[in-house]
Amino acid sequence: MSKTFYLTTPLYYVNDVPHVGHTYTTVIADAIVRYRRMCGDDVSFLTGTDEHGLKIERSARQQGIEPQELVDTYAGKFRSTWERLGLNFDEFIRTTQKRHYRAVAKLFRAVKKSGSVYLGQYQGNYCVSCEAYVAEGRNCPDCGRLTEFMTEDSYFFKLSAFQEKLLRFYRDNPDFVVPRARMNEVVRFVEGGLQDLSISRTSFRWGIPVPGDEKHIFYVWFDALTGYISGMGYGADDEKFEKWWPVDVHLIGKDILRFHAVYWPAFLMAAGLAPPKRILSHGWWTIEGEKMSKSKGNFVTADELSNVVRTDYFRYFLLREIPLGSDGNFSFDGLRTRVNSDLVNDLGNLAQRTLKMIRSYFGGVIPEAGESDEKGRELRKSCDETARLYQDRLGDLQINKAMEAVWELIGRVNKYLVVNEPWVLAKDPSRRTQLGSVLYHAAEALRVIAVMLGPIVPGGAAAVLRQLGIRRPLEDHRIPSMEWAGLESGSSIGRLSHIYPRLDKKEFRVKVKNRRAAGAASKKTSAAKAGGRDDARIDIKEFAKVRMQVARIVSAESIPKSTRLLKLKVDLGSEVRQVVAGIAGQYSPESLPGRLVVIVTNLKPAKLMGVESNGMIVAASDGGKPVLATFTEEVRLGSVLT
Ligand code: ME8
Repeated sequence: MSKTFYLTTPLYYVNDVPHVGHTYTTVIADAIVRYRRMCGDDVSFLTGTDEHGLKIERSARQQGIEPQELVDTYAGKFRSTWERLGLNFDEFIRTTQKRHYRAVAKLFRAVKKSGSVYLGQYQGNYCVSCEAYVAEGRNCPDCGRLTEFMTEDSYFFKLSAFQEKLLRFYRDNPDFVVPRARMNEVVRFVEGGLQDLSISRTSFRWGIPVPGDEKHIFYVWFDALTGYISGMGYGADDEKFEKWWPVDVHLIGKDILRFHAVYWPAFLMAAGLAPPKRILSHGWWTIEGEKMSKSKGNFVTADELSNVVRTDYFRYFLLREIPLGSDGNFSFDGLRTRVNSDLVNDLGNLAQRTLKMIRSYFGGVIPEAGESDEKGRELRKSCDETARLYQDRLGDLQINKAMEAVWELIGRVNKYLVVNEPWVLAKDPSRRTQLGSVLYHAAEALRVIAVMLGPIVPGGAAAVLRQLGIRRPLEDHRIPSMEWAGLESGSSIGRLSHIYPRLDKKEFRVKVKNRRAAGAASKKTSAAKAGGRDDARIDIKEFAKVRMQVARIVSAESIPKSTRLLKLKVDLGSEVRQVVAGIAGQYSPESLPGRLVVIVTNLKPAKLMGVESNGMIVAASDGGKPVLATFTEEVRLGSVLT
């Protein structure tokens, strides 16, 4: 019976389209999974989307749509992007699916039954963007944004009771987290003591209600992590769950290690379920040397990437450029250079010249292998050793090291041809057997290389096999049983063509520029379609409908139970009005009286947290943070903005 192998990517947030970081994780997952399939394992690859939480709820409200509509759109984008890029997942779990709701409720009940849950009160600074409370300070240590102070009833998970159990588990499984340095980080964190963990919220509605106490919504991490089991039958199909759990590898970025290596195993232990076998934590890409961000304009989407180069090219670059676990810098120039040197020159040329010589000297028929001479035996030995090394390294999840080994072999085969000079042998009819043997050895090594590259660059690997005349599809080749002399003498090679076209520096730069500009334009159009502001032009009459007037803030006070809202009295010259503004995170009530502000005065009155608001204060949204509009010159109160 074949071995099962279950691997997951994180469930991506649906607040934006997939970008190069998400693509990196999913490409690594796809490569590992393809490798396991080519080892004959029974594989399941789960990816999906994390769709609940305050951030989604707010983002939907800002766009004037229901959260469900927003998450449907983005989850669809993730799914279709991975499909288009040939990233072959087996399961796509969405945290808004019914099967997921059932699983979360079941896990909670199991955890509660074990006595690991109690009702308490949570207070702290919460980062809306990262969906996490912040241990210290006003700013989020991860994204740097200003946090919001929150107090709420909350169910707590007794994480503190799991310190010893977790440490024992790490001791018994020293390779639980790869790379080792990150395992050490986790151990140090747990040794430092664990605080109980708030796992429910009452401050937002967009999420899964806690069974039996529905005003509580599950904290997004308790919800999202459960996706790894809800997608595999937990709570619905015991046989399926038994088959796949525990997961072989959770593949994640280093940013979410603690959730996976500490909280998740503890939840599972409490519920009487096995913890994951391994967590592979990879590094982060910066773009052109900087953290990727929309405001910096260095945000590279998966669509842009795949519009600019073929899938093999960016797969190769992402997998080869940095060792798993390290950070790296993404640049289109770096991608072009790597592709040209490794795929086009090293691999492409080896395939091209070997196959061309077989076509020219042997009419396209694979020659006899003959007796291997010293150099031939060495090459054969190199192939066997590389195949072993490659399997050891991939088994150990070191993709980039496995690729290095293959490229060393490519170098050796190229050298083998240079040293044996088949083009010289071809001139001497008495050395035809030797010529045939040299070309057989090179072509056979090429076959072994192509099979090993199958999980990494499947497009090119399949093309090499086809051109060698091998009809068996790439996926049907079995890496562990790959033996020398798999290539059949006397068989015909296929039709030859370039495996990989070169990326011309100038042309490529223009293409990148144009594609990125096209991407930016289409983003604007869709923003406009979605009711966004960027390109949705209005005429002056429409603008004139909005009445904005100058006012001075007379007083400001907090609104009980709200961390975001302030009640303001503003003087418009002819009247004093009350408005409610969502600026408490950025402005203290004491700092506001006396300020000149802009008020939209012809809005219908509305109630916010039970307090009437008769107008709206105008502020810029700087990355979600409100900044009040004001005047630097004297201006009469009540003046209308035109
Ligand atoms: O964290 N470089 O979702 P997310 C490399 N929903 N990888 C990157 C990256 C970068 N610059 N940016 C993102 C979440 N990633 C949660 C997960 S799991 C139950 C819940 C990758 O959409 C990396 O794998 O923010 C990271 O862990 C993941 O995207 C975060 O995706």
